[in-house]
Amino acid sequence: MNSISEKELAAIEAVKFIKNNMTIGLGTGSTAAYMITHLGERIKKEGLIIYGVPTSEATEKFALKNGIKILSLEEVKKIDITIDGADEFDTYLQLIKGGGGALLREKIIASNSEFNIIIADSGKQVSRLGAFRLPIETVPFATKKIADQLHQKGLDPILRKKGETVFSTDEKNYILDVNILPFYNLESLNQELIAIPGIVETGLFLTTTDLVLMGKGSKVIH
Ligand code: ABF
Repeated sequence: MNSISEKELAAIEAVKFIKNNMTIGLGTGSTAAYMITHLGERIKKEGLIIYGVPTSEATEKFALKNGIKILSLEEVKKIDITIDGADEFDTYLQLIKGGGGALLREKIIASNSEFNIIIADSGKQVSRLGAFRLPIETVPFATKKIADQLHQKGLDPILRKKGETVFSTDEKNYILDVNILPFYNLESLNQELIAIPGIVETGLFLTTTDLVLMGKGSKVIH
């Protein structure tokens, strides 16, 4: 019997929240891809009209294939629901995102959404954020200097690469992945990072999430 993965269970549960004519923020990553696939099936079966605002170029292509009408952020008055994945989440619904490199657009879309749902498998749940290194998006012009500053702060920055080449985001920025484990106050750490000129955004999503749907075994826990 083929058991459905925890990611797919969470994705199927999230699709239930979507109604005809809604505008949906479309997340990045494999869990969000399951959501888009199942949403595509509903669109086909029920003849729904669904508008999607993608968080990455890859997501846009995949959403088009699934019959979702793509709108750009400036074309929409508001996004009804955004459904996205995460790299880690804690009991306060605080997240680390950006493992896929789309954290800037993901945070922009989340901040323009009425309701934010995170879908994840149980392996993403942590008691304290930080086992996953925090992605920080930086302007290439300043990346080296920022890395030196973050090193001074004990954050142990690593420039993200794809093979031998430096990874660049959809906005053509770079990513420094840092270790935040000794830091307790995530809010003040985030403020401190955002205050550094050349840091565009961090993967700390501390206040954006309304609901986490976590696949666990054969169930989905809200
Ligand atoms: C996006 O997808 C990113 O914020 C996050 O890094 C990644 C999670 O990928 P997956 O769902 O494949 O684990 O949400």
